[in-house]
Amino acid sequence: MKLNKRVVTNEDVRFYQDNGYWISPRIFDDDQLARLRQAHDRIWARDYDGDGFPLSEWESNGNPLQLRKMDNAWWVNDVIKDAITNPLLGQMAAELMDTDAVRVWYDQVIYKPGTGNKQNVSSGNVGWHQDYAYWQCTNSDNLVTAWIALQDTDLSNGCMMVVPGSHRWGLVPTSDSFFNQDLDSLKNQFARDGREWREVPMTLKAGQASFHHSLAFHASGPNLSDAPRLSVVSHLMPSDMAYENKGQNVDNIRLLGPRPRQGQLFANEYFPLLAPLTVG
Ligand SMILES: O=C(O)CCC(=O)C(=O)O
Repeated sequence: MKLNKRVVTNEDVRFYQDNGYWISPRIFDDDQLARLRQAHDRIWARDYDGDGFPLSEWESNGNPLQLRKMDNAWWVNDVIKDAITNPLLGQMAAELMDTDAVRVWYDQVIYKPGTGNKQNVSSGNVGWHQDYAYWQCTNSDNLVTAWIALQDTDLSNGCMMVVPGSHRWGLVPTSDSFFNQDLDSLKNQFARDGREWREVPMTLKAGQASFHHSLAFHASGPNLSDAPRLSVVSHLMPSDMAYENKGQNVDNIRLLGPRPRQGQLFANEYFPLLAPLTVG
């Protein structure tokens, strides 16, 4: 067995460094996708593997067109765990982050209902935001999100959009705006002070993943199709990521124990290490 060191070309890494995102080739095949879609069904039916509970559970507000999501679904579903720790996904993330080993920061399982062509329904929207706005407790912003599409995903069913180059803007105040569904007002708020705002849809075939930097602005609009838009998201970090007190109350700090220490590595069983990719 030998370690396959390059699954992402130098050109792809440069693209990621310049733009803050990258689209992978297909990673998950039809069988894996079928299992992941079944995992989604089980999660929303609260049919869990084991006796644990996820980090946060979706609470319905009675609106069937509302976005649903669960954080750390890998705690309660083995198929999700396999997907978010997939070695090829990890190798890609490692090369994009320029690190040797990768751990899971946390996952999200996201269900964006189809609105059946009702243009004015925004309850499935995800607002323009920067992930790092929610993660200000690490000693680096070198984290990457792998967003895995369980169906072909484009603007018609609410694919993610990204602003290329926005990861170079630093952390922009009030960018913790995932739950604000008014994309136009958020754009007006952030596209100023000389920031070049260009929106690029991250169109994916089923089984592909998009990767975005923790500071890249991204969002998603309505799913105008009849079918739900299903995804599994793996937020990934270099294995030497450590706690730094930035004055923020971030859920993951609790996973370090009752009294986290400055410099403590996020390196326990809550942050699984991705197995290195091997070939041959
Ligand atoms: O699924 C979406 O539309 C947004 C997901 C997101 O913000 C993320 O994966 O960081």
